[in-house]
Amino acid sequence: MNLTEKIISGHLVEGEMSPGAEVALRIDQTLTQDATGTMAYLQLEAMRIPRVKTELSVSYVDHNTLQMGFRNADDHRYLRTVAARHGVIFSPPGTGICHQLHLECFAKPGKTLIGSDSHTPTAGGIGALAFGAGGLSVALAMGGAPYVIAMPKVVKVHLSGALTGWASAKDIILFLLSRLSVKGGVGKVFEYCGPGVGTLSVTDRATITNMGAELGATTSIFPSDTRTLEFLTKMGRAGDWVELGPDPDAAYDEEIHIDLTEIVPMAARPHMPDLGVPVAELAGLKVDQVAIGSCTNSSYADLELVSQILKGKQVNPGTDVMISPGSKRVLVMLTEGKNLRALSDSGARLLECSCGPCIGMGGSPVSGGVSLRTFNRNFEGRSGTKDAQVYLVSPETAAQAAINGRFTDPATWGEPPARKEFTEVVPDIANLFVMPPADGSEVEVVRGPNIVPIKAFDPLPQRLEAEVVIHLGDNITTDHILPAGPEITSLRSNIPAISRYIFGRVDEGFVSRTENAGQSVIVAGENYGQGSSREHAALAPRHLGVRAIVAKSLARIHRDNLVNFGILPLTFVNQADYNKLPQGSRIVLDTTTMTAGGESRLKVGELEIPVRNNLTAKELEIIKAGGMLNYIREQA
Ligand code: MIC
Ligand code: SF4
Repeated sequence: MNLTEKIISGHLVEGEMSPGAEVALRIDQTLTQDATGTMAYLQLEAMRIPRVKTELSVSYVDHNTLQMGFRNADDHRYLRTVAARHGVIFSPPGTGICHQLHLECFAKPGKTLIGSDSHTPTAGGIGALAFGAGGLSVALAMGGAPYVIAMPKVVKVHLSGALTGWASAKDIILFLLSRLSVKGGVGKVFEYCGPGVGTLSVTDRATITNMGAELGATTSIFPSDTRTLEFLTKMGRAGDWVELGPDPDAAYDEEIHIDLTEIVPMAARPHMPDLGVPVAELAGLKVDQVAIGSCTNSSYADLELVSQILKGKQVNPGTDVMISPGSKRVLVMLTEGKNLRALSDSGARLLECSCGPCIGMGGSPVSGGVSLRTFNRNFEGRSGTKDAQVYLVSPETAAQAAINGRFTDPATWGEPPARKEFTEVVPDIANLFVMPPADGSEVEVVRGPNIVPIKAFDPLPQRLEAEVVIHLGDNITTDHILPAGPEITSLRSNIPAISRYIFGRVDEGFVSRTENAGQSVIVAGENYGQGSSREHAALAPRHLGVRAIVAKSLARIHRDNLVNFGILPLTFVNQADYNKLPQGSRIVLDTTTMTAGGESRLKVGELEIPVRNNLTAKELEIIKAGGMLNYIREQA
C-alpha cells in the first residue's frame, strides 16, 4: 500500500478503496478558524452535541482579529465560550495562524484531520492525512460522524536531488502548479516520496502540502521520517512520532518526477497561482509592496532566512514591506535568535501573528500596485485592491524585492544564506491556548446581536422552475462568490446580512436580480468554487434562492458545501450546452425522476439539455430534504 491507502484503511468506517468510490473515514482531529468557525459551532449546537467526540478539536482565531466594532469581538467571545462548553481547545486572536500552530502543537503522523479551512492539508507535511472541509462537515466530525470523500487517485510525486542556489520549497509547488494548473489535482492525493524528501524540513514540506490546495487536490502528504522526529522533538512532542511511509512496492495511480536541482525561483503572476514563471523573467518590474507570512511561509525557518537577507540593509524606501510571523513561538524564536532586530532595523513593518493581508485584513496594496506575497492565493481583488497585481513568491524572492524595490534576477543575489530550522534551544511557550474545563455543561455560551441562528430551508420542489441569474466563466473562486476583507467577514455569523455581498465584486445587480427571480440557477464553466472552504459561498446563495449550479466542473469542497445546504450541483453532459443557458433563461427540472449519479434533462423552452449529478443516493436525499440539517432532523 502507499501511505495514503495505509492511513485510509486504518480509518475506514465504510466503503472500498477503489478510486471514485465513497469512503467514510474516522476523524481523529478537527480544527476550525474564526471566519468559518462561528457557523460550524452554531451547527454543532443545532445538532445538540454536548461534547466533542474527537481525540482533539481546536478552535483558532486568526482570520479576522481586527475587532473593529462589536460584531467581530462578539464572534470571538462566542467562539471562546462555545469552545469551553463543548470541550474544544481555544486559540485566542494573536496566538498564530491555525495551520502553523496546528503543525507545531497538535498534528501527528498517521492521524486524520479535517478543518474548516482549505489549507488544512498543511498538516500533511508531518505525515497526517488532512482535509479541508465545510464548517458543517467539521461540525459533524466533532459529533463523531465519519467524513465521507470520494476515494482519491494517489499520485506519486518522486523527488530526486536537492534544491540549489536560491530555490526553495515554495518554488517546487509553484513549479508543480505551473505544470498541472489549478484544477490539475482534482480527485487526487499528492504523495511525496523519493530521495529528495529527506532534503526538505517539515516546514518546507508543509509549504508544499499547504499549496496542494491550489492544485484542487483532495490533500497532499509526506512520509514521517527522521526529519519529522527532529521537528517533533524540537517542539517537545517526540512522543507523537511514528515512522510512516509507503510499502517499498507500493502502487500508485499516477507518477510525476521532479528533479530538485532543476527548480529555480518562481513567481505566480496575477491572478492565478498556476501562472508561474521564473523570477528572472520578471527582472526590472517595480514592486510597491512586499508581504511576508501566511500559512504557506511564516515558519521560523522562513522568517529567519528573511532576517539574514535583510540584516544590515534598509528596505527600499518606495516599497511597503510587512511581515507576519505564523505563531507566537515563531515570534519568540525570532526574538531569542536576535532576528527580530534585523527585521525591525530594516524598516519593515511587523504585523500580528495572524492571516492579516492574506485575506485582505488590512495591508491592501496601492491602486494598481504590484504586490509580492509569500502567500498561496493571488485571486483578483482578494488583497482588497481590485486592480492590484499580486505575485506569489518565496520568502527569499520577497526579501530580495524588499531591498531592491523591484524584481531582480536571482543570478545577481550572490550566495544564499544557510536555512536554520530552529534556534539552539526551542523555547517552550506558556499559555498559548485556553483549555476547556473537564465538564463544560455549566458554561454559558454568549451570543452578541450579530450572531443570527441559521434558518431552516425548504425541501427541493418536485418541479423546479428557476431562472439563470448569472452566466460565469472558468475557475470562479469562492472569493468571487463571497469576497473576504474585514467588513464582509465580520458578518460570517449573520447569513441574511452577508448574503447582500454575494458576487458583489463581479456583478452588482446579482443580489436584487436573484431575489426577484424567486428560485434561481447559476451557470459556470470549469472548476466552479475553487479556493476557500467558506460554506457561506453556498449557504448565502441558498438564502437568496439559488437551487442549482450547472457547471462544466466543480471544485471538491465547494461541491460538498452545495450538497450540505441543499443546492443541486449539476454538470453538463455536453460541454457545448454551456452556451445554451445564457443569463435570463428559464429552466424546468423534474426532480422526482432524478437518480443518484444519473442524467436528467433541463427543459429550456423547446430545448432539452442533459445534465449529470454525480451524487450518491444519500447526497440526493440530503438535497431533496433541503440540506444536511433537515436530513439529520428527519433521520432522528
Ligand atoms: C482562505 O484562505 O481563503 C481562507 C480565508 O482561509 C478560507 C477560509 C474562509 O474563507 O474563511 C479557506 O481557505 O478555506
Ligand atoms: Fe489564513 Fe491566508 Fe492561510 Fe487562508 S490562506 S488560512 S487566510 S493565511
